Amino acid sequence: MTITITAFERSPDRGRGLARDMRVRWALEEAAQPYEVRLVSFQAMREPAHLALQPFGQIPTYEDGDLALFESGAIVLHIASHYAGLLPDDKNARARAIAWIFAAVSTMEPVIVDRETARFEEGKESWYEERLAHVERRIRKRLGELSARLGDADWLDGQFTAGDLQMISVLLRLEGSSLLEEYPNLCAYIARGKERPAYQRAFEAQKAVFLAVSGGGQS
Ligand SMILES: N[C@@H](CCC(=O)N[C@@H](CS)C(=O)NCC(=O)O)C(=O)O
Repeated sequence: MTITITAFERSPDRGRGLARDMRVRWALEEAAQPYEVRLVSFQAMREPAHLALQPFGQIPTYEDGDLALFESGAIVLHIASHYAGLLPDDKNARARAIAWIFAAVSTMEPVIVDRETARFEEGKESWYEERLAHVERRIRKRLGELSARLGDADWLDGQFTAGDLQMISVLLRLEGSSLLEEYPNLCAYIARGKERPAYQRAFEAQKAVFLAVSGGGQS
């Protein structure tokens, strides 16, 4: 049975590795599981066939035999639970790694995504700069807390886990912003994640989709 995931036919991030199928690709690469990708247009994402898989009309989705899943956190957890390499054997360490997956998607990601939402949807409003200052204050608070917990360690809890994979994927959304530069240990943490061969394979695979639709990156 082949695992099939969905990804943007035309990713708004222009192949920068930010679309959330990247997390799923990365997890599958870490777990050494082959997979196929079904590319979906924005129109197809609103149609019943896709909504049956993803009720919010988004990517990624994950199909394996009679299992269909949505939500990148749940998909990464599923992959990590079924294949070796992404969760520790020790029961308590495993539970803590799962807690970091949740921390990434429910504590870190909302404040980080709020900054993007503000820029796209409210960027032209007269009060945008003031709102942005509040949004960035909330992000700094979370980054400071995460940075304090990580300290000088390589990973959040001993060995690399699916919790790091999900956390780094979320933090990558801030790459290029001055917010991350304030936390050198988080920058180094992200860089360690990106150095992993599995990350690089996933990144190249996702970027290849963008290059194919954009005529080799000329657009
Ligand atoms: N919480 C969901 C978020 C999924 C999500 O926001 N996907 C984006 C792409 S990265 C999307 O499909 N956006 C298009 C849309 O919402 O219309 C997850 O982690 O899977």
